[in-house]
Amino acid sequence: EASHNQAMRFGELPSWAMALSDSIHDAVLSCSIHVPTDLESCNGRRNELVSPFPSDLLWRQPLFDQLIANLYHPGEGICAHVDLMRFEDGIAIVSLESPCVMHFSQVEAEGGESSSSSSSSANRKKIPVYLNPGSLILMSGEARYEWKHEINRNPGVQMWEGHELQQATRTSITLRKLR
Ligand code: AKG
Repeated sequence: EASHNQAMRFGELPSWAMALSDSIHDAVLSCSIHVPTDLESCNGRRNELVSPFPSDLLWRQPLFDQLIANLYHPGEGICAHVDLMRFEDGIAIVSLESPCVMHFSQVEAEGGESSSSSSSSANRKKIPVYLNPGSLILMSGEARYEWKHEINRNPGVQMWEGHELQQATRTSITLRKLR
């Protein structure tokens, strides 16, 4: 319905989301690479798996058991946040339909810094990440717990390489695992 912009599912995921979860698993495996831990003596004796998702998370069962589908009209986005602690580490977001820029900003230290500090939250650096339709965002560890993510689609804000992005309706699918 036009008035609905969010749907959630907890527990067993619908078959299309299970298929998506399997695709994410396969995509992570296919871009994981083995590198020697000691590049000086790279005789293949000690290899380390470098993966965008830690392997203990990748092989957990189920990989995800909670999903949110968000629908955003042009101009709509999501405020800076860290996902709730009721969700385990290891979060995946699939971004669909409209290109956009997601910004990451570091969480303030406990106790905060004075607002006059040059590194106050207002001055804190935001890291932009461009998302094509079909982009997959994987957040684990520091990225999941110590960085907030947000999408500001106000007119004039969604800039990439000097050009304003043409906004359309955007859908995202967020997959997480309950604690
Ligand atoms: C959330 O639902 O918590 C999100 O961060 C969604 C982000 C997105 O729409 O890409």
